[in-house]
Amino acid sequence: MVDRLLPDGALTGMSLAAQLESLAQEAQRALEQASSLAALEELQHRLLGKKGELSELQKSLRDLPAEERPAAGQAAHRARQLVEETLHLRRESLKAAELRSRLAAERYDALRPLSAPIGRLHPITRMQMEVEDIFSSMGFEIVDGPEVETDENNFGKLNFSADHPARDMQDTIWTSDGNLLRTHTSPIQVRAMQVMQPPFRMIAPGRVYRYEEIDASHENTFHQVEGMLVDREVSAANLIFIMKTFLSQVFERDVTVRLRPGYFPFVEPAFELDIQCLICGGKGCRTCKQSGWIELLPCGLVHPNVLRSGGIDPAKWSGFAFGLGLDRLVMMRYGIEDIRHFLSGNLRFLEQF
Ligand code: FA5
Repeated sequence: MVDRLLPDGALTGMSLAAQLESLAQEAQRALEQASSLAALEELQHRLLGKKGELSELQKSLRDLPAEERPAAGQAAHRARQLVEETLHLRRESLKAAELRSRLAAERYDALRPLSAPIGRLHPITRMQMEVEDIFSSMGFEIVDGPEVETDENNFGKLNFSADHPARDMQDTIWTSDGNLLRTHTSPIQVRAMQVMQPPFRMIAPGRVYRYEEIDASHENTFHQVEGMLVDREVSAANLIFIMKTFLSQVFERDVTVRLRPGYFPFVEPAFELDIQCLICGGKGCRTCKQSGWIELLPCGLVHPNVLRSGGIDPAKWSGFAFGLGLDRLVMMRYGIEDIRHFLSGNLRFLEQF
């Protein structure tokens, strides 16, 4: 590259043309050797910038005698053209090279063998399957029902009157068309009675929803397994036997349970079956709210009004029903201290099962 722009002595059109030509040739070599786009930009600035070498030489055209200016002007034009064309070609070739190397680095191998980790079942799904197996082995059929229910199926046909205070036991999420997200799996009892002829035994696992404040043992989206048996002369002793058999199979060890009176409008008598908290061994912790017990399996004998609303004659038939809290069962079985882990989507939690 030229260090000195103008030679000593008087400026002539010839000497200016020669300088322009030699500057253009040197510039061409330098541009062709530029190894990166950044280096090329730097050269462009040095040559063609406002105070660039070529620009400065061009400015001296105005110092030439008028008759020498056209020839020197043409030389300046050629020099600039050569520099600009070389710059353009080099820029394109550097851009192409950069693109090639970027693509090579990002190369996607469509034939590479897949190494995605193998998925697994959610612990609640696995427990649901186990519960289904246990009850199937005792002759219970597995049935299903919709998550969006009518007020009538969720409450009315279960012996809740329109202004029944027990409706407040289950804070309801309503849909804009006056239906609701089922607050429990009990409406499946109503549906089962419409299609199953007594005697029958069924269980119905499913997701339920409540407008509820969440904490270590309460979710607003959780799972229950409904159970219903209708037969002749069904007693509380039958109910307790089935519940005990179920619990001994699911825990495969001794667990302490207690039965106390409960209240649900669709069963009479109603019981609350609690399990001693297996997180703290009954001492009291935040999972059992310091009580030492977890409400797990409310149950009772089906209220005659419920049988009647299902088209079953309570003079001939009786039955029991229960509503197992599936999430809490999984918590007790695996010692999970907080129900919120289930819907957290945390793989470190899920991969333990
Ligand atoms: C009911 O939902 C009744 N339908 C159960 C029933 C069925 C009683 C048939 C009698 C005959 P409850 O609201 O208590 O009852 O809920 C049943 C179980 O679901 C509870 O014992 C508990 O284990 C679980 N559960 C209730 N609320 C929540 C919640 N917010 N988060 C997690 N589990 C819950």
